[in-house]
Amino acid sequence: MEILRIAIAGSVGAGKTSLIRSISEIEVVDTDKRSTDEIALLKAKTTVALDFGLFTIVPNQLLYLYGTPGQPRFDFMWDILIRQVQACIVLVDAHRPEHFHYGSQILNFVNQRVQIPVLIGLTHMDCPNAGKPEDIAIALGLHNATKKPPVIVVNPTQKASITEAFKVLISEMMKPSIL
Ligand SMILES: Nc1nc2c(ncn2[C@@H]2O[C@H](COP(=O)(O)OP(=O)(O)OP(=O)(O)O)[C@@H](O)[C@H]2O)c(=O)[nH]1
Ligand SMILES: [Mg+2]
Repeated sequence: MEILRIAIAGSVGAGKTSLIRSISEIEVVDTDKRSTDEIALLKAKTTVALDFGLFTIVPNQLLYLYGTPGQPRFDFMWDILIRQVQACIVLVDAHRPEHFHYGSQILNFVNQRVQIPVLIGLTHMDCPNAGKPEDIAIALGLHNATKKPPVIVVNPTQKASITEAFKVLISEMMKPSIL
């Protein structure tokens, strides 16, 4: 049995828990708690520990999905996790430009620590005021990145959209790494 471990990162409300809940074949342990402080203005509940889910790509090949809390105060968990995974999906909420900077910080954080395939999933693209993918890519600092990760639209509430994202990520994982 091959197990591929994938981290799902992104700002508060980007859709990390939704993605794992939509796709997981096991019940996701509920670590969402009532939000306090400024997060309560954005959403009623927020993740305070790792979300974990599991998805079978083909028999004998499993994805283990680890969703990180979106609040910066839990960044220490992220530091431990990133060294244990084979790839990372960074979800960026397209209709909250104030969160784009956090997305670029995540990308820098990953690139400084590990050399793994990264996929950027733009969420909330169906919402009014969602930015254009090319503008968001610029805001994330990808225009002058040496190695640009794929940027795709993903709806974490829709299974078909998530499996499409997994296909792109797995094809990235299969590319020979250029050293
Ligand atoms: N319309 C729309 N709603 C979305 C999309 N992605 C996520 N949502 C909704 O956004 C809300 C927040 O999603 P969560 O999955 O809780 O976000 P999270 O990234 O886990 O947030 P934290 O745990 O607080 O960091 C939920 O109500 C989702 O249904 C999307 O692409 N489109
Ligand atoms: Mg969550």
